[in-house]
Parts: sequence; structure tokens; C-alpha cells
Amino acid sequence: MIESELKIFLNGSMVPAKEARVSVFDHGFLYGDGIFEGIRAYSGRIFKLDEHLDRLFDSAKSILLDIPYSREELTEAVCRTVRENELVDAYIRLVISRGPGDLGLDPSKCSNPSVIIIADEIALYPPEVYQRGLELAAVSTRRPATDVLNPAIKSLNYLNNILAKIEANLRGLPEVVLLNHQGYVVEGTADNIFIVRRGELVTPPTNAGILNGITRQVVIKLAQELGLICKEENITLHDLYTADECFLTGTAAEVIPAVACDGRTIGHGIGGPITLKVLQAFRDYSRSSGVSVYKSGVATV
Ligand code: PXG
Repeated sequence: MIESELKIFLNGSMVPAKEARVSVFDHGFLYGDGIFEGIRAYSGRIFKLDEHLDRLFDSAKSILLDIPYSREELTEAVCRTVRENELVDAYIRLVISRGPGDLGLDPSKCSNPSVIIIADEIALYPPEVYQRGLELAAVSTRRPATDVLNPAIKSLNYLNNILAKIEANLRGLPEVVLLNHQGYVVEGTADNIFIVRRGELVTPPTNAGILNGITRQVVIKLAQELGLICKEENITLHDLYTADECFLTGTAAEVIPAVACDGRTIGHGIGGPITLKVLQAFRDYSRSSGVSVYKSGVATV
């Protein structure tokens, strides 16, 4: 949609995009102090809204941020934003920043968190990427350790990921993988990672320092339903290079094959059979569940 036509949820009101403004003293802007979620709607139904809200409230609790709305109010606000923009398939960005304060970093001086919901059409990877697969590289930017800045908090401070994205851009790659401080492969700039080894799925455990992706959680469940074993274990670069298959998961990308890393071809260099099975299962499931925006109540979940 053209930006000027969008209506934004801003602190309880629907505001035209041009007029949707927050203060330059907002600590979300000054310090990246805040949290967010990236959510999708398929055919007028919001996918895994409860799980996204769980993660949002957990992020808020961890940074001692009081969300000024109940879960029910936020659910309605997200639905309303999609509805008022007449969207059917949408990407939804829910942002809660610490709100305006003074120039010092003390969050206790900020008494009014800003709540912003943007819903727009979604920009997708072209379909051929899902057949051809992505080429990856491991970058020098490390994911912070859980005792430095826990990647489980989906905070507005994304500079770590952006530095990795800059490395991706410099290499002309759409996505890259980050290692943690122990040298294990943990995730992409905005995606989780899975490898397939001898028919089994392996993905890094949450305590390796990852964002516990909603797509990751759904894929683990769907894989089990497909009769696949899925282990949460540390992955080395050697494991990745020598894997039979690899794929990334994320709200925007869904399930996307990765076919090479650092010049090593992964498996046969195309989206493998297990990856394609998981992708299909994810597509079927995501398009048949979720919270309905255009009629009250919840469809299948
Ligand atoms: N790891 C990181 C670091 C992320 O930022 C994921 C994994 C996947 O999580 P979900 O819940 O989406 O399965 C993310 C996702 C986007 C976008 O446009 C996504 C994220 C951040 C910014 C943009 O897809 N986070």
C-alpha cells in the first residue's frame, strides 16, 4: 500500500501515516529502548497471535516495561489495524517503546510507553528462491551471549543484526549466519536455522543465544507430526557445511532452503526433500489457522 494511505494505531487512535509521529525524546529512538513483534496475517487471519503476544509480554517483563494494554486490548488493536487498512494478507509490526523521557538513559523517567501498530502488504522473497535456495556465509559479527544482551528479548536494539546485515550486503548475499561466542552457529539476521542430518532435524537450543522464533516453534511441532525427529543441539560450521539439507525459518521468509555456506555446497545444492516437506506443511498449517480479523471469534488454532 502507498505509505500515505496507511492508517497507523498510535496510542489508542488510528492515525494517517503522515501524522503518526513519536517524540524525539522517545527512548525507543534515543536508545533503542523498547520491544517489538513482526506478525503475519494470512487470508484475514492473524497467525499465532497468542504466541507473539506471549513473547511480547515476556520481552516487556524482562526489560521492566509496563505495557499499558491488556492482552485482550492488544489483540483487538492488532485486529483493528488490519481491518481498518482492509488488508487480507499482511505484515504487522507491533512496537512498544519506553516512551518520552529526558536525555539521560534512565527508563524510570519515562512514564508513557508508545504503542504503535503498523500493518501493510508484505514483501516476499520471489518464488524461485524457495526452489533454488539461498547462499549463506558466516559473518564476523557475533550474536551476544545470553548474559550480555539476551537475544531472547525481541528488543528495538537491532544493531547487532544490522551489523551482520551490512556484512551480508557487502558480500551481495540476502542472508548470513551468526555464531555465538562459543563459535556455534546460532541464527540468521532475522531467521532461525535448521539443518537436516541423516533424516533428522537439528536446530540450536534456546540457551545458545537465539530469538525463539514463532516459526521455529511451529516447525518443531509440525516436524514431530510428520514423524521426523527434531533435536535442539549446538551446531558447528562443520555440521552446517556437511549437512544433508539446511533451511531458515522466520515470519517473513516462512521456511526457506539454504543450499550453500562459505562456498561449501550443502547436500545436493537444491532445496532438499525434507525441507520441501516441512515448507509445505508450514504453508498448509499457516493458511488454515489463526485469529479472524473480519468476524469475531477465533478460527482453528
Ligand atoms: N531470529 C531473529 C534474530 C529474528 O529477528 C527470527 C529469528 C524469527 O522469528 P519469528 O518469530 O519471526 O519466526 C527473527 C524475526 C522480518 C523481520 O521482516 C523479522 C524479525 C525482525 C525484523 C524483521 O521478517 N525477527
